[in-house]
Amino acid sequence: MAFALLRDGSGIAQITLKKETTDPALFALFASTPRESVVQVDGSVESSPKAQRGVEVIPAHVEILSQAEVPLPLGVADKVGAELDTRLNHRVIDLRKPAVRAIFELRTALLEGLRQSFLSRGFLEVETPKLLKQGAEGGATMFSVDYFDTPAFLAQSPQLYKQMLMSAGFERVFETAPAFRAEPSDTVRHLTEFSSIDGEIAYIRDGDDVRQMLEAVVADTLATARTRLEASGNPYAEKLPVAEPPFPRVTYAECQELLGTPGAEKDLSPEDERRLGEILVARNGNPFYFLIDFPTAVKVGTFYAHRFDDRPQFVDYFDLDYRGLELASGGRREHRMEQLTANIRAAGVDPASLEGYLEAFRYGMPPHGGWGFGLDRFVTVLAELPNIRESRLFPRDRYRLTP
Ligand code: AMO
Repeated sequence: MAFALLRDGSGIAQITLKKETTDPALFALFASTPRESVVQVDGSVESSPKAQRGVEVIPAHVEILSQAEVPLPLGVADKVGAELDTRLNHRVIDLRKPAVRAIFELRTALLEGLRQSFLSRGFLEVETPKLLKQGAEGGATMFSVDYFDTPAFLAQSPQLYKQMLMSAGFERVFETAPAFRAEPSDTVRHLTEFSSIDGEIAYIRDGDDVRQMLEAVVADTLATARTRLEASGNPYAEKLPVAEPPFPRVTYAECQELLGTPGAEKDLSPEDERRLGEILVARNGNPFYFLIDFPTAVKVGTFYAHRFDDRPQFVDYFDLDYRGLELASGGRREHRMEQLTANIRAAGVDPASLEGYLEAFRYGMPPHGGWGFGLDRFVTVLAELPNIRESRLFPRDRYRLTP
């Protein structure tokens, strides 16, 4: 007797060959076909209590559609795990594992949930340029491109364009697209190419209008994703948290007090974020929370952020964190030309270099705000992956440009 397990996207079926009843040529063909080959089997399905699904296939005809080379660079059915680097080097084979595929089913479900939520709330889906003359998130992380002998950059964020669309009267836009950052740091939470889910809305009163929209979108997304994953029997369905708005809001000043560094004005390090996550989740019981009211000194580079009129030493800006990891940042934008130009200068940027952007503020710009949300980080925390690289099909980092 010989068995083969035949796998496709719908699951695994057992093929059973009984020596006495199987054509010897067929038996020999099966025995000599290497693992992971692609085969087509025609036969009869019979009940078999011992088989995984209670049935087995008795083959009548088998065709080898594509024979796999031996040895495999990576096992698919092996219990012993391989190093992440080995897995990523042979990613196509790694992706064949049902447990790895499940991560991308989760990703698909989240994207479906996001899109459904945005559309149901009257957002337009937009696609903004990824080849740019000028970035918005600081020069240090821009990738240069040779654009017909003119210097150009890969977009770090759709920031400037989603704001310009507010002046175009679009009022609510979203984009799900790659963003590129030359992040030199080799961490488990950074990629050089990541998926940014951006939202921008007009006619807001303050940053809290933006937070309310973002938390509603996150809640919708998780609900839709859960329904889709339950229907397909995906293992992440029951692990997804229920997002319960309103998420707690904690001021930056309070964060520094909780960290034991009251009055400090600096970027929160990943370690600060992690410690804050422990404290805040234990205190509030909600894995999601907003950090609000950042000191202007920490966000000077974020020239588009709105400084509070009555306390300009703070910006109406926030981060959305989940258990100690930043998932999104956003807030109210500065929509007044004069103030915006001053902010741009304070950031050390020449306003002339942003003329295309600034024109949108000259001829009528509504008050607006929005956010950038990292889809890869969301998948990473929801699937409890130790490294963000596992959340993307073919991740890009400082040392990886292939496959
Ligand atoms: P920010 O730079 O905070 O904001 O980015 C927004 C979110 O994008 C994700 N992210 C990353 N994910 C993986 N690898 C990276 N290198 C990386 N960099 C960022 C994070 C982060 O919270 N323009 C603003 C958004 C806005 O104000 O609307 C921006 O890009 O999840």
